[in-house]
Amino acid sequence: MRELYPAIEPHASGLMEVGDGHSVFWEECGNPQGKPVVFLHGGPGGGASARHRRLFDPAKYRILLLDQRGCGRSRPLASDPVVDMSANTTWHLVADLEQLRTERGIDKWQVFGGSWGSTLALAYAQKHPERVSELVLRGIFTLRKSEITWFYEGPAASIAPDTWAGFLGGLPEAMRVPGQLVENYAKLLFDEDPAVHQPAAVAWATWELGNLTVQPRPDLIAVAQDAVASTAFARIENHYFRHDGWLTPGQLIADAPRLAGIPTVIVQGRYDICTPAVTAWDLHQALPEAEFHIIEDAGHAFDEPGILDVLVTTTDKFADRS
Ligand code: STX
Repeated sequence: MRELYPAIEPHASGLMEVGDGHSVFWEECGNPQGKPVVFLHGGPGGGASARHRRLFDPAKYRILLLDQRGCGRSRPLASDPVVDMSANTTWHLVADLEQLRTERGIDKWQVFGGSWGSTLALAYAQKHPERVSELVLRGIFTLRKSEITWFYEGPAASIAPDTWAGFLGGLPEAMRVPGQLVENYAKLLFDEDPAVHQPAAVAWATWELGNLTVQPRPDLIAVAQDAVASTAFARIENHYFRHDGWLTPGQLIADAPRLAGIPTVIVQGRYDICTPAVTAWDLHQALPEAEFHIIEDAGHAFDEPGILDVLVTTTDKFADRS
């Protein structure tokens, strides 16, 4: 089984002004003359981490990572008491990627995205297919209503009733209305008072990070207890989900044929509770030439052992494509 490459540090980083008062943090690691790849993190609102640098051979790849608007090392944070989300949408993030690509002098890059990162990768690649050399997609999420309903409005409780109780517990009893949970969470998450928005954000993030792996991962549950990071994460996710990601129904599956000719690998865990395999399957039906991997004993997270194995094998395989 392949594992992550050894830890590395960036050789360049910066805050890129993208307009609307937002600055987006980016960093570059690996070989400055190597094959360009951009890593797209999940959530939205999750931020990039030092472990994500290690999915790519640093001798062969020029590795770009960024924290999407409002989270991680980008500014302002969506966790600030008063926040304006109006310039934080899928299409703002797509434009930020184009700005980063051109500012860094990159003509074409590999686009690697897991979970929400796969959503953003599909949106970006369908808008700018000529800029994408390969696509590596893991834990496929396309932000259809059915996908949001599954995980945030009740159905997934059939698999995880214990942790679901914690998600419902983040809302006062009168707001635990099936079909209106995301909407009702918004009222708490966007309250200016940290005593209101922080417990709601921790409950939201604990539900999500508690359902990413087959085996329990106390380290992920611990991350969700960081009230400030979870506020940014939950606010951004909630904002994107209430707006259907500014996508038309089924858009990212319907427009998959625009990706024809881009070598694409889809990696999906069988026991992914957060983004169930049906979405990866639907994408594969729309993109039959893509390489399709179901990992039988894995959940959602990129570092589930079988998933990591295929991801690193894939980036190695693509490293020598010119
Ligand atoms: N959200 C799935 C997703 O992109 C629907 C995601 N869930 N948790 C994460 O990402 C982090 C691991 C980045 C927190």
